[in-house]
Formats: sequence, C-alpha cells, structure tokens
Amino acid sequence: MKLHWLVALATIVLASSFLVQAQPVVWRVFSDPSPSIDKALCTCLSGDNVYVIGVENGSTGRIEVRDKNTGNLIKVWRGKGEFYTCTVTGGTLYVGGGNVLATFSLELYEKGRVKLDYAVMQVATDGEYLYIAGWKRLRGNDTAWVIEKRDPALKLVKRYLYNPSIGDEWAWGVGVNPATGELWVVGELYNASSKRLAAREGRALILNRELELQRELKIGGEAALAVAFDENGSAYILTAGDILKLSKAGEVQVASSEGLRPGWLLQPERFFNYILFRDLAEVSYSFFDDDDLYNFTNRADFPLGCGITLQGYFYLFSGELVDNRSNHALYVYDENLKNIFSFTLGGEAERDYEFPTGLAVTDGLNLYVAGSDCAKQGREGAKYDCRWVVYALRPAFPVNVTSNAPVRLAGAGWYSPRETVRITAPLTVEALPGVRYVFRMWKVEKPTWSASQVNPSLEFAVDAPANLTAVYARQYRVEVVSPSALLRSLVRGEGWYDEGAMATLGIRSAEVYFSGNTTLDFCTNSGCSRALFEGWYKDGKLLSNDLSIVILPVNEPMELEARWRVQHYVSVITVHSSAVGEGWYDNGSYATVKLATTDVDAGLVTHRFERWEGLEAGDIIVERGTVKVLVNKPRSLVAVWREDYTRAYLLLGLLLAVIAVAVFAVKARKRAPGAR
Ligand SMILES: [Ca+2]
Ligand SMILES: [Ca+2]
Repeated sequence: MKLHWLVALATIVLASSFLVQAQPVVWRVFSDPSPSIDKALCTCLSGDNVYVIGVENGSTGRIEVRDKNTGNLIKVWRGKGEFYTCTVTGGTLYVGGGNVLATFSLELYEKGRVKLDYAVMQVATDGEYLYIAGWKRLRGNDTAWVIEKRDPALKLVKRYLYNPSIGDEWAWGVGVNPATGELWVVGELYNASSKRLAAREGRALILNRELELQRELKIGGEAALAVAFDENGSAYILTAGDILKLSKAGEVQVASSEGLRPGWLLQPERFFNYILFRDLAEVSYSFFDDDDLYNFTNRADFPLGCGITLQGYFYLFSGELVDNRSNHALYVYDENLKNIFSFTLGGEAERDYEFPTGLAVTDGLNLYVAGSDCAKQGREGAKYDCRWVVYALRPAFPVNVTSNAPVRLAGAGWYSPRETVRITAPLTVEALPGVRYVFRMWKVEKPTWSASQVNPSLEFAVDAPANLTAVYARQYRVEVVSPSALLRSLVRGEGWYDEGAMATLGIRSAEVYFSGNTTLDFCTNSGCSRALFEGWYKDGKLLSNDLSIVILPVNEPMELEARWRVQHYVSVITVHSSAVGEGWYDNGSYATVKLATTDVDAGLVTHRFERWEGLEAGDIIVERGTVKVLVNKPRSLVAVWREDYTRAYLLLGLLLAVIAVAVFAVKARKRAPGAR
C-alpha cells in the first residue's frame, strides 16, 4: 500500500517536472467586506504596492493597498466617495469618482479633496501634472467633454471644453502618450435628439500638454472608452465594439478583425441593459443632478472590460459567457490586433464575473487588474452580493507538445513571451516487437500560421500559444526467415516499412550452389551444397512460389519464410569395383552408398574392401561395403581397399615345389648313368 502511494507520488512529481513554472495567474485575492455590493473598479501601482479602489456596501468608498508580490492586504481606507479612477505620481495617490477628486498618501491617509462641477471619468499623469477627462451637462441634453490640467495640489491649471454639438458628448478616457508627451482623450458623441435618429460616434482628441487641440479623430460608430499606449507611442483605443491601433500621429493602422462580438466579450444581457439604460438616460436627463452623475457612471459599468499593452501585445480583461454565466477571462491580441489567446481566469458556478471598463496596469513584468464577481442572494435572487477579485498575472502562452508516437517529450508548459522553447525529438521510438516510429517532422501550429520542420531539434522564441506535434511514421518490420545466414543474404527487401506502404521481397535466383558460406557460380560436385527455392510462406501457408512477392499494404509486423530445399552432394570414390549412391540428397536425409562388390579378384591379387574413409557420427554401417550416410552437409566417401596376395603366395609355393621336384629329378638321373 505504502509503495503504491510512493509510486503515485513519484509519478506526480515526474509529471509536474515537465511544466515550466510560468503560469499566468501569479496571485488572485478576494475581498468581500459586506454582504451587499462590493466592487473593485480600478488599480494603480507604486513601488511594491498595488492600490485597488472601488466601493463597498453599495456606495461607501474603499481603497485597499496590497503587496504587489503576494497580494497580501496591507491597509484599507473607507470613506465617503465612490471612486473609479486612480493614478499615482510623486508619492501621491490621486483618485476620482463622481464629481470628486481626492489625494491620499501612499499609506492611505487622505490629504485633501476637491469638488468638481462635472463628472470625472478618468485621470492620468505625465509625472508632473494631473490630467482629467470627464463631461459636464451644460443645459438640457447638451453635454460637453471637460479636459483639465491640475497641479499636484489639485489646483486647476487649465481647462478645455469640447462641445461640437448641441447634443451629448461624453469623454470616457484619457492618457499621456509616453513617446510624444501628448494627451489623448477618448469618448463619444451621442446625439439623442430623438430616439429614432440617435447617432453615436467615437472620438479621440490629441492635445498638447497646454491643452491646445492638435488633432480631432473620428473613431468609428462606437463609443471610445479607454486608450493605452505602447513604448513606441502607438495608441490602442478600446471602443464598445472593437480595439483600434493608431499611430502616434493618430492614423488608424489596424482594427481587431473579428470585433468584440456581443455574446462573447459583451454579455448579451448586460449589453441589453446598457442600451436600455442609455435610452432611459435620454428621457430622464433633466432629472439628473451632480449626485445622479456618478450614480450613472457607477451603474453603467460597461461590460467590455479593461486593457493594457505590454511588449507588443494588448491584453484585454473581459468576460466570457459559459452556461449563461460570465467568467473572468483574459484575451491577448498581437501587434496586428489578432486575438491569439484567451484564458479563463476564474469563475465559480452561480457567480457572475465582470471587469470594469478602463485600464489595467503593468510594472513591465506582471499585469494587475481588479474586478468583481456577484451572486444572487435572497428570495428569488432579488439581491446581489458582490465581492472584489484582484489579480496579478504574468503574461504567458501555453505550449503544448504532442506526438503520434508513444514517446513523452519534455518542454510543454507556459512560456513568457520571447522565452525560448527547445525540444529535441528522438529519431526513432521503439514500441512493440516489429513496430517502431521514425521521426518525420515537427508541426508548429500557432493561431495565425503553421509551419513544419524536419530537423528533430526544435528551437524558437514563443510569441503566441503553440501546438507542437512531433510527427512520426509508424513502421513495421518485415522479416524473412531463411535456413541459413547465406540464404538469408540472398533475400532482398527485408526491413522496416511505413504503415500502409508497399513491400517487395525478392530472391535473386531459384537455384543456388554454395560451399560453406560461399556461393558458387557452378559446382564440381565434391563439397557442394545447393538450395532450390520452393516459395514464400507465412504461418506455414504458401503465399507464392514466384521469386518475388509484393505485400500491400504493410499494416502489421510480418515474418515470412523463404522456403528452400537444401541439398548436399555425396561423392563416393573407389578405385576398385564400383559404387552406387553418389549424388544430391536432401539435407537431413540418409544416402545409401554401396559397393557393387567388396572383393575384386585380379588374378594373383584379390582387392578386398576394408573400410570407408570419411564416415562420421550418425552414419550407419549396414554391412561391409554398404553404409547409410547422414547428409547434413556435403559428404565425401572414399573406399579403402586391401590387397590380398594369398593366391600369389600359394602359386609361388607351388612353383617352388615344382622347381624343387624338377631339380631333384635331374640330379637323380645324373647319379645312375647305366640306366639308359
Ligand atoms: Ca459583498
Ligand atoms: Ca454638446
């Protein structure tokens, strides 16, 4: 049991070691000071602190200061004022909301506040002065943009009023272009003289820091809500339906091609409420007073979200609709405003997540943003309970690594933009016997393009989410079983084949002569073997007896048998008599070698068979002169004969006896002369 746990733990450790530690959410904290509506509406940065401003319990101002690195709460301020915009400069936190501007020390001691005669929408700073954009109701339905420059003590330096029509003009955002030092103010013209003829138009103004108008830009048919800049001074304008990128001179360069589709970024219900509210605002305008102004802005929290640029990307914090509920989501746009990535930040069932419209902030490394999530409370969900949600996020893209081969490749995980991915795929992956995978290419798929490379070592700088696939060809081994290495060497076409490919196997010749391990062009009998091709077999069944065979498709490991009839030559040499049995015999059989006669009479001498030279273990002597030879290789038998001289000796003896008798007779005649 313990071992199982250890194994499981080891597996988890192994699995997690393949993830690069750069997940987007550095921290996320909640703040829920009341059982009612608590909403975070803006974030600001200073040193190691992140300031989050918003409201608690519906309408009480709330400012939190948190540790930038951990999200831990350091201090809270509560008081009068519904603040929804902030900026920090010169050791002072400036906040604005409704018709109030207030200053705080970085330790959240209030230093002062001024009451304005207009509704403040957003504040920005050039590090020296404060710039405020808002709008003011002049008379009836005639409103105008108000742009103000104030010193660090909030003393008014200059005001610019923009009122091109007798209808409504609302300024929603302001920013100082870091490249030009110019002031950009964005907003809209809303001519509501009649419901049917209501016309909306986005506008941006470029002013110098003396608040002198430089350019007046038309920004499509939607309200321009916020403006952010990159290091080069390009402006990113968030509108109610789009993101636009403009040069620092104010030329529109590109618009987010797919637009911010209602139902995707704009939650339909809230969008509808927003439209409805705008219509209501039109008819009830005359009842608005200064307090109504900031109720209006507070309640008309556009569902669009907030954005910021960092290192060539535009990050939009907005919602995504899941099962009719909204989650917090991050959308990443590349420099051409192509949406290359979206990431769900958080969402719990039965809660609605939203971000305020405006700007997120960055310290060059992380992004900081605050929003809220709400749940219906009470009988029939009549009441809303919301809480703050604050995030620190590290821009990162997921890199997925997969393969069609059973191989585990390291390198998947989250990568920061421009971080280098390095993965090397093994050239071959062994699988089951007779099955292997051979690397073919890397397929690199990104949101805007895809490419492939055949080099197994992949290295590139991450600039978007990427799906990396190591593409392998599945191969099967086609093997040929042959009786010997020599015969196997005659087979062509054995080896690995891609799945589905065609394999052609062949034998060079149907008849092969050889001696030992050497093939011969011809054979002079003694010491020879030969093989006669009989056909291709699989699992003992004949497939073909042609010299070559085609397998199509190869879709499994295969073992074919090249069946041969192997024979050896049995040679018999005898100097006397004659022998039968010389010739070709199947390997493993017995050859019967027999002398015609074992004794050869040659006059005075008789040749007598004595033995066979060349016998080996396994041979069987049947009788004198007859032997069964085991043919497991070429065999050579030589009959050994013995000469039998018995007859010659006998004849010699007889001859000698005859001679002796003759000599005796001659001598006897000489001794008796008168015998005649
Ligand atoms: Ca609450
Ligand atoms: Ca006007």
